[in-house]
Amino acid sequence: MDYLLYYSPGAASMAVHWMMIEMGIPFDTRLVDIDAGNQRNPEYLRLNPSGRVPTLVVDGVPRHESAALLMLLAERHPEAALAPAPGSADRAAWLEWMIYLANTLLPAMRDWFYADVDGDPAGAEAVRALARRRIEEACDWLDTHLADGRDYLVGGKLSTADLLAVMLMRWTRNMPRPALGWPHLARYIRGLRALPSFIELNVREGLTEWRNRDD
Ligand SMILES: N[C@@H](CCC(=O)N[C@@H](CS)C(=O)NCC(=O)O)C(=O)O
Repeated sequence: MDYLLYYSPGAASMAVHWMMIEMGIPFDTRLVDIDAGNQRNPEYLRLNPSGRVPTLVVDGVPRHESAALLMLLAERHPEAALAPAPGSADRAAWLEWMIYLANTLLPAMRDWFYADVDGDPAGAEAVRALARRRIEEACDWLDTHLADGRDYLVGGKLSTADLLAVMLMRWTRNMPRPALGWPHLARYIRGLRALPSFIELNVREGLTEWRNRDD
């Protein structure tokens, strides 16, 4: 199996990058500097017409959407056990978390960070206000779910839902209410940030913020 990840440090590519490190599989990476606008270069647009990261080239075919890539990798590498098997007791909860995070929280994040460029700047403040409410509701919901002291979202073990959730929680770090302000969520985040694969991910992406030793 052949993988080439187009990524930008700390962006939506981060969970996919993390998963491949966690699985210990071979893969190559290419940096896309989104601050310099390189996601709109014609060569990149040929791989990903939406001009967004991530793109994961899987056996020569470019694939998109971070949550879909996590689910695809889980299916292609069942031995890594980063998703409950189809038909197993925890499968429904895993599907719910993956879709909730990808379908409710991730678009709200996009609205928060891109309100001015995706829409009319004149309406951006209202878009951000709604996005903030949705993001904080998601933090409330995660915190409630984690209040029983569990370390992982699903089935008592690490899954792609945790990788996606922690990536999204990282994006709140400079928001008015960062995720670390919710007590159960903060414990969960610190537990996952201690994983060797997360530490390695930060080194490889050159990220220096939002690590356990920064707290
Ligand atoms: N739904 C997409 C969202 C991807 C996305 O919005 N990526 C951002 C970085 S986090 C991006 O490429 N931004 C550059 C741009 O939109 O110009 C996914 O989950 O893969």
